[in-house]
Amino acid sequence: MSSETHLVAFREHFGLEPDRLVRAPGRVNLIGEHVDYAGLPVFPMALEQAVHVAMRPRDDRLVRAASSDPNYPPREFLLGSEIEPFPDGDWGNYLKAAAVAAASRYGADCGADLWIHSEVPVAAGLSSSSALVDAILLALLDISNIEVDPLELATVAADAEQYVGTRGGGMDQAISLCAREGHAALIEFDPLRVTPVPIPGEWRFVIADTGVQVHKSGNARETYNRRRAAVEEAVEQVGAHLGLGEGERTYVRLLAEHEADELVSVAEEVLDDRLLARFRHVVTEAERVRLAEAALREDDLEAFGRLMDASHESLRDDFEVSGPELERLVSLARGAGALGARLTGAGLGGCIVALCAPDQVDSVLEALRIGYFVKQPGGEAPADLHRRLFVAIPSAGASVRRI
Ligand code: NG1
Repeated sequence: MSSETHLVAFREHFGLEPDRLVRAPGRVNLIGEHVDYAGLPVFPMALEQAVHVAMRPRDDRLVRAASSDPNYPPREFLLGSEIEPFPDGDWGNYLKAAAVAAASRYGADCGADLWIHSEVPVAAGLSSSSALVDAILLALLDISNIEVDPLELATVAADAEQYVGTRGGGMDQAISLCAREGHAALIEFDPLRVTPVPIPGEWRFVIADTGVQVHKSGNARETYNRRRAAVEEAVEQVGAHLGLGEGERTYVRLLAEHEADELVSVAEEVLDDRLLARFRHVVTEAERVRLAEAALREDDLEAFGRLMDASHESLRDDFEVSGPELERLVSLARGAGALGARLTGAGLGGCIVALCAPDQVDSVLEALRIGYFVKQPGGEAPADLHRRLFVAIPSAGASVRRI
């Protein structure tokens, strides 16, 4: 959708002219899954697909928001540092999450009319929710003439999103706010650091969406929070066994002092099977992120692909967040010559990402189209196929533009 269309839609809805536009991109995580909330590095890139918000300040504290997607009916509320949530699972809570942070952290006090259009597939593991929170946060700050460094804002936005009840990590907000065009980014936490790494011109990341939606403020919240609790419980037990005091039992500390396989051997003595599996995923994934960064810098497609495959196996077997549709897409992509393929995002549904050399892209896209999206021989692919199957373009982070 062009910016002109946003302006027209805003005018039609609110009967006024918008005066600025925000763009906040979704992201695909290349590797480093379910480790951000353990404080460990992750390696995503921002997508071209973004949340766009056309807006205009108001002279009161009302926030009125409408969306181009009829599944998300208009919402309004008063801006303030404490805002009563809408009922559980309501999309408006993402707006309120941003509003509470803008008001309580930065004193934003100017209401706004907001018209939202998202190109990021919803609940598909491409971070549509964080892109929305980031976009609204930027919008409300800009409207109150408050400028904040993107790195600082990323930490604030990650805390803000906890308002919806999912105990997410900080990856999505960091990449959406701080990405550089043509680059992936190594993101480290406590304190947050974002290191852009250029993506070599020959690398192609194909994304395919199962269509199984994973609503982290709804159906998937408990599973996600349970995984995080297990990850935290495991490091407590292993850390205590290794003689670390309370407050020292972190994955970062353990991995600074031990190799992943040593830690797994220790964990085998201490943890029950379920916690052991979750712990093994986290520490081996941390090692894969380190190796993947080196592989990208060395332009070693094959090595990166093997690490993606290993990440997927670990997420499926130890973290138990794959599913039949994700397995089908991963196996089709690999069968058609992808160098690596894995589920991306929280899992349980959502998308896969597959790494290809340029001459494999067409056959991988075709295998996915025929094998997954066209339901029967001679059948038609769904009309929204271009949104569910595409080659990712590494894009820049969020921005505000005056009209
Ligand atoms: P998705 O489901 O891709 O939006 C979630 C978390 C991330 C991270 C990944 C798993 C939120 C906002 N995002 O991402 O922080 O933990 O799962 O690696 O909760």
